[in-house]
Amino acid sequence: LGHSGATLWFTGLSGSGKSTVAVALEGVLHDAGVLCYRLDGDNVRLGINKNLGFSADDRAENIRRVGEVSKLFVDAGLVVLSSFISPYRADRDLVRELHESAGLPFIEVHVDCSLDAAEARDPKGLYKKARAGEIKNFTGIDDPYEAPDRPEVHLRTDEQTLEQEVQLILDHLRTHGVL
Ligand code: GGZ
Repeated sequence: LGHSGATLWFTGLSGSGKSTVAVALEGVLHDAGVLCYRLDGDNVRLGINKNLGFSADDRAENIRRVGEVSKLFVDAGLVVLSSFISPYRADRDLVRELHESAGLPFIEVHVDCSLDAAEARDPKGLYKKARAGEIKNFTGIDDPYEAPDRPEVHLRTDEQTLEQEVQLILDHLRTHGVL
């Protein structure tokens, strides 16, 4: 079952479902024998990026480093699932360029969800804290999120099921020769 490496870049609000979709997709790919690796704030911001916060400059550096790491894994032939809010278009475009200039596939997945729905989920209580002013520069509350213009895949996690979302990504990977 030949496949080539690729970065799947999941972007969206906190609580939009980036990690949930990435974990579910990873399971399917793993069962199909595809070597994958998942990167997200939970593993990266505690390790290589533990010196970074949430200013625009720190988010840019977070995304730049994660983009470089993703590219290395893709170079090794893996399918990388990177889940970061990555709120700035310019930061995401830099990672895209990093891949495309090296001939490596970059697939932007917009994990779209209304702010209302994400805030209603509030799995970690962070929106509540941001509304109370206990967390500053929280994406969607007092910090921007620039939605992608032309993502390769556009999910609506407040309207679709997880199964539908995984299927949409798999369809894209199949029709574009990644799987
Ligand atoms: C946004 C924040 C913030 C602020 C802490 N703004 O839902 P979570 O908790 O698990 O995911 C969020 C995570 C965002 O890290 P990223 O590396 O994905 O961000 S970025 O791509 O913008 O660099 C959230 C938590 O960290 N968190 N403070 N101020 N999210």
